[in-house]
Amino acid sequence: MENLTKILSGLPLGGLRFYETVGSTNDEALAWAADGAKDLSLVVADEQTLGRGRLGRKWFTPPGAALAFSLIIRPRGVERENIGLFSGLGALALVDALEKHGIVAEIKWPNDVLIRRRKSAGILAETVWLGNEVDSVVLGMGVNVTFESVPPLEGLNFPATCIESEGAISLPRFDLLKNLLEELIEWRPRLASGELIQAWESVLAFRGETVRVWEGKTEPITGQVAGLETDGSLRLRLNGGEIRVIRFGEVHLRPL
Ligand code: BT5
Repeated sequence: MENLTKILSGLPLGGLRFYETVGSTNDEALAWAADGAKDLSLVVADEQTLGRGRLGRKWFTPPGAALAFSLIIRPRGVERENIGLFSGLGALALVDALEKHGIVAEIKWPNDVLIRRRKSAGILAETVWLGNEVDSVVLGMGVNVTFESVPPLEGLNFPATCIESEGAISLPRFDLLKNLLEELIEWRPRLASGELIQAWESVLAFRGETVRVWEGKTEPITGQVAGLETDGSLRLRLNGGEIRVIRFGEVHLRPL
C-alpha cells in the first residue's frame, strides 16, 4: 500500500483504498460511492476472489499477478449524457499507456483490450442511478500482467494473454496503473468531443474484417467492422452494404 500511495501521489485522486484480498473491487467501489466517495476515488486489490465480468461472468485475478481496480467517477456537465463512453475511455487510456511501453494493443468492441488478438484486459463499467440522475460510474478494469494472471484455457470464451507474454517483463503493474490513470485524466475533458471516438476507432480491433455479433440470445449478425457511432455504438457493414448499428448491452463479437 505504501508503495502504491507513493507511485500514485502526483495524481488528483479523491481517495485510495487498497486490499490484499477482496471479493470484487467493483463491489467495494459501489459501496464507497453510495457512501459519498469523491470523484476519482480508487479501489485497488492484489487479489479478487469474486471478480466479475459482464452478465455475472467470472473474472480471474490471482494474487500478485494482475492489475485489478475500480475508479469512481462522478460525472459532471456533458459527461452525464455520455456515460456510455466511460468504458471506451478506460480502454483507450490502457491502450495509450501500453503504447508508451512499446506494446501495441487494440480495443475489441465493446469492452476488451487485446494484444496480438488475445484478451489482456477486460472492463466492467457500472452506473449508480439516483432516480433518473446518474450518481456515479464505477469503472472496473482487470489487466493481466504476469504469466500467472492468465486463466486456464477451459472456461475461457476468447483466447487470453498477459503483458509479460508480450515481452514487457519489467513493467511493474502499479507503474502501468499510474500511466493508465494519467491518460484517462488527460482524455476525460474530451469525452464527448468526437476526438475520443476517433482515437478509439483508430485502435478498434478487426476493423474492415468480417465478424459475428450476437445480441442477446438472437441469431448472430455477420458483417464487417465499419467503425463507431458518436455514442460508442458499433457500426457493422452487412453483406448488402447496409450499415447496422449495434448498441451496448448483451453483445458478443467474434472474428469469423
Ligand atoms: C470483462 O467481462 O471482460 C470485464 C472484466 C472486468 C474485471 C474487472 S477487475 C476489477 C473490477 N472488479 C471486478 O469485479 N470486475 C472488474 P466479460 O466481457 O464478461 O468477460 C468475462 C470472460 O472473460 C469470462 O467469462 C472468461 O471467459 C474470461 N476471463 C476471465 N478472467 C480473465 C482474465 N484474467 N483474462 C482474460 N480473460 C478472462
